[in-house]
Amino acid sequence: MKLSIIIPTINEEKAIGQVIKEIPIKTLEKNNYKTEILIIDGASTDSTKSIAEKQGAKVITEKRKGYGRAYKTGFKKAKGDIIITADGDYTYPMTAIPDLLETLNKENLDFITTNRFKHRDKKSVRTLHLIGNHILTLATQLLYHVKIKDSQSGMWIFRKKILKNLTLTSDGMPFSEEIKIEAYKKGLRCKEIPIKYRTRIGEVKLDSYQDGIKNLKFLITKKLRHN
Ligand SMILES: Nc1nc2c(ncn2[C@@H]2O[C@H](COP(=O)(O)OP(=O)(O)OP(=O)(O)O)[C@@H](O)[C@H]2O)c(=O)[nH]1
Ligand SMILES: [Mg+2]
Repeated sequence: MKLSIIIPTINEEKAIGQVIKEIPIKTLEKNNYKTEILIIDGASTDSTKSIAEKQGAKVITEKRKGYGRAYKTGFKKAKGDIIITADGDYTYPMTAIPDLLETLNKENLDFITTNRFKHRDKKSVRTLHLIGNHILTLATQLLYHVKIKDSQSGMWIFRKKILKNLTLTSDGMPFSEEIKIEAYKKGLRCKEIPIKYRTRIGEVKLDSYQDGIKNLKFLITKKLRHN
């Protein structure tokens, strides 16, 4: 089986090397997975791209802004039967990938999303970000009846073939909740699994308040459009 690990980046030079190094390529090979690592870079001005290339990743530049935009470009380029996503800031545990794949296959799932809140480092999520996260997760549950505990997690493991069934409209941060809503609402076999979550390496780029409001607006607009 082929795996595509997709990581969007903007100026993540302090973390990206460690993120790629942590991917357990040898264990995956032993389990018969051939892995490609795609870095979808939003025109970083630091050494993110050269570090990633040196570590064996394929770097694709996507100058159009946005986290969702980067993923849409990455999904088009991915050759894997299974796609795995993560941030380029060393927050998500790449070591968990073999176990997550085992669950996907053993339980015959289509889409796994992860929950960062059960086993996270104390300082990994800033207070404002944490409050925003809970509000957005509650809005997702109330508006869409999707019973997940972490609507903003950026680590997903899914079969590429499901993408043709998903309507993914967001180019920004709301893409994260949109892909989960779409997977759950389209009746796919989905599961949320707790993972370890670490404190970010490198500068924070999110504006918790502004991005939170934009996400909430997105959830409401998508719901209204749907109705
Ligand atoms: N290509 C691309 N990557 C982006 C863009 N915005 C964010 N990223 C990357 O997407 C990932 C998620 O962004 P983060 O800034 O970590 O967002 P977050 O995880 O909600 O916030 P933190 O708690 O600060 O980590 C990171 O690897 C970013 O470098 C973008 O517009 N284009
Ligand atoms: Mg992050």
